[in-house]
Amino acid sequence: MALDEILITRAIIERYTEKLLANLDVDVAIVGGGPSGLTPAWILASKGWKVAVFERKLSIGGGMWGGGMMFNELVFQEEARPILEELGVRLRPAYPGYYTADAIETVTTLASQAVKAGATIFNCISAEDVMVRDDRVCGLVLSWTAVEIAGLHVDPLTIRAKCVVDATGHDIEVVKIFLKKNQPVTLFTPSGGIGGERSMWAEVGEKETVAHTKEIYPGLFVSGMAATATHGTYRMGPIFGGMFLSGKKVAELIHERLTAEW
Ligand code: 48F
Repeated sequence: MALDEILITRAIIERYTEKLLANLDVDVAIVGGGPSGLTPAWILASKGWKVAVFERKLSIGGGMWGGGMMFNELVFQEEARPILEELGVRLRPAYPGYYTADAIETVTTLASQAVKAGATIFNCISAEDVMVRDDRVCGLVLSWTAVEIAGLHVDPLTIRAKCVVDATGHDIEVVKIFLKKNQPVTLFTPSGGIGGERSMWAEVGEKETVAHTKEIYPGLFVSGMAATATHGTYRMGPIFGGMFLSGKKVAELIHERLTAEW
């Protein structure tokens, strides 16, 4: 069979356009393809909701690839074991209650499960703003990361979502832009604004991250490090169970919300 470059090009453009058009109006839009974004993508898609993940970088996985200081092993505590086992990630006991998993196996398995469950992951796309209607966050404003990096004066495009998740990690980019552009607004946090991330304390940080994973404004949820930093609690450093548990919790909250409202 002779290969035709134009057919190859046509196939890429047609399939990508199809995928993009199918995700202009979703149940859940997740910003960030780290552990706290991919975990809810997998769980919510498995429950039949339409989920799109937008990741700024070429690769999804966020902080998982590098483990701790580029030692690409991830540590999980006992509480997270059932999630990893359900995903099919192999855990090795390290110390009582502590397990390790290969970072590459964890990222690829989680991403694969999310996509096979029906979530669509868009890489190389950055969320630069949200849409707000009637005091509710209801969509995302998106652009190519390459446009952002080049500083080109190009207008973005938008998608509509019933629920938006800020899973952008330490920088809480969605919450920050929402606050900046929609004053006066009050978040469902102790200060009504962003608490800010505190120094490392794994024991407290892991528990509080999960506890403060929630809807912080109608339609806008935070998970993972974005929940830590929005509420204002301690960073946990290179232990990853809290990220998966936070992702699971945000999925449960959104599932309840979507089931009740739609
Ligand atoms: O940083 P990241 O992995 O956040 P997470 O899911 O997990 C945190 C851990 O990896 C680790 C830790 C706990 O053990 O401290 O750091 O909370 O993933 C966040 C992803 O969001 C992308 C970013 O490239 C990364 O892959 N991201 C950030 N801002 C945007 C974005 C944006 N505006 N649009 C799209 N993607």
